[in-house]
Amino acid sequence: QHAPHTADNKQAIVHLFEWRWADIAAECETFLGPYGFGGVQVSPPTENRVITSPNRPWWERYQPISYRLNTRSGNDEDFKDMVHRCNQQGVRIYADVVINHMCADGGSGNGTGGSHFNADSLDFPGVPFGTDDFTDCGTCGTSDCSIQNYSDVNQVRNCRWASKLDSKLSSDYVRGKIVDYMNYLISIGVAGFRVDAAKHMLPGDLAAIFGRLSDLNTAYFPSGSRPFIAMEVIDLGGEAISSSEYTHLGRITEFRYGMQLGTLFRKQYGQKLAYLQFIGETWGMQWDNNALVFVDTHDTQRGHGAGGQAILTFRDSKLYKMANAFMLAFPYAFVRMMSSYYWDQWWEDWRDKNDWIGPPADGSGNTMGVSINNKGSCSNGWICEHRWRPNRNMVMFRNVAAGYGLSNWWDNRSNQIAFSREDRGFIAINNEVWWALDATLQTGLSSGDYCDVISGDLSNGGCTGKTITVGGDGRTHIYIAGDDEVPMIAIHAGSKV
Ligand code: AAO
Repeated sequence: QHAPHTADNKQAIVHLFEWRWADIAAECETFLGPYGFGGVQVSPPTENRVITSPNRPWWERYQPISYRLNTRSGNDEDFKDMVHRCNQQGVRIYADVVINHMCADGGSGNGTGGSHFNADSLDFPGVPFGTDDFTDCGTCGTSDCSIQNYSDVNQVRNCRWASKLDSKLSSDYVRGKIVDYMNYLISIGVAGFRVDAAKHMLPGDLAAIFGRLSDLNTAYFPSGSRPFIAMEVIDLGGEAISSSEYTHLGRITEFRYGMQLGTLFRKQYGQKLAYLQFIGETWGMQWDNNALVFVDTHDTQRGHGAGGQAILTFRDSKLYKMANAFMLAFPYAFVRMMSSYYWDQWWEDWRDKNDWIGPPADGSGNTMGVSINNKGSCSNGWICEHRWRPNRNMVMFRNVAAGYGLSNWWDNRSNQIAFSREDRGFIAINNEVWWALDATLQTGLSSGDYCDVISGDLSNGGCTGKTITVGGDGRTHIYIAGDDEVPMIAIHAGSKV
């Protein structure tokens, strides 16, 4: 359950946040397959509460009201079509599953698939769930039945998170409904799951659920393949619950990684890129095989979750490309790239009051399709960071370097670094701004000409960007001006002319 089961051992996935299933299917065929992406994390596919105040926030999808596959991204058929077409391209689908809770307390109505629910009477006929299927306030122990203190383990596990109805995961019936839902996704052909709010569920309850999951569908996976599990557990240290409680069940989201990258690339508190040589376990992060890492997430890019102002997002495009390139080049953990949509921020009292704004939508709240222009970038509100050349090309770098270790680390003791992945790849990054990286460095690569995959591509036997010549001794002279648009050089065995 730690293995992502990507085709051809591909090394990175992308979170196509709020994308429609039809658009993801097309993206697998036209872009993700050809460029070596291992898979896609998709937004929660289960029917959710329709929230109109604020108007259709992205987070309504974290308030399920049934386990039917019917949301603004598409319906059951659309989902099946996407999974099949992506698997055909060797691109896996990982579903974001919200199983800790149903929707917030209070009110009633219909979900995105038309199922009725009544949160007042804890009635969800679409599953069905009734009063016996939710944690009662007595077990929680707080006045308002919600989590008030993260250092109280009982509260974090048995109270409502942000007043959402906490499903009773100790109940065999509730577990059965969740297992049926996840096994249905497995039968369709998904490769695994991002488990929402895992911190709020007992490891024992999760083990009982995961233990009842089927093996992956042999139409796409070797027999006996166990579903990939990536649990969302925010653990920056200092809380009662630690992510290590979950790592025997699968990987956990290592939030410290993105936070550290943001701090180092922003040079906060005198932090320097040179320190990156040791990022990972030595910094107290989870073991390589237990971690899923990212620069930002759909939460942290808008101040929900952990990391605060350090987090780099598409809005900091230069540093964002540099941080993503480092993450994709450095041999630690399994990598998930973020792909976002644009929203106008409205800062007031240190908070973005517009952090709720949902995906690009038409007048009646339907999510807009993703349109790709002739330069291969997205428009009508979709950012498509994964299509930015440095991000896109470094995915192939990570694939080519899979299984090869860190070597030839070099730094200027400050904000210029370079390193190899044995004889498979080499990257140099200059974050000094005021002066060039101007040095002859050991690349570890065999002699010859290589295309720099940051500034261009290898196409028709030539380089559309810079060409880097590596000498017989594996060394090359690197010059990266401090004010380069993207101050990095990256070459690998797949970009040799
Ligand atoms: C919405 C409204 C709420 C309303 C609720 C019910 O925003 O005002 O009460 O509906 O009507 C998403 C949105 C929520 C939204 C929710 C439901 O983010 O705003 O609520 O949908 O529609 C905790 C959880 C973690 C969760 C994170 C956002 O532990 O699981 O909050 N992430 C997932 C999803 C997320 C989703 C949900 C869960 C719910 O990714 O999109 O919410 O399904 C500390 C704790 C963390 C805790 C954070 C934030 O973190 O450690 O466990 O995460 O606080 O509450 C420093 C600390 C770090 C701390 C961090 C942030 O970095 O070191 O420990 O600050 O404070």
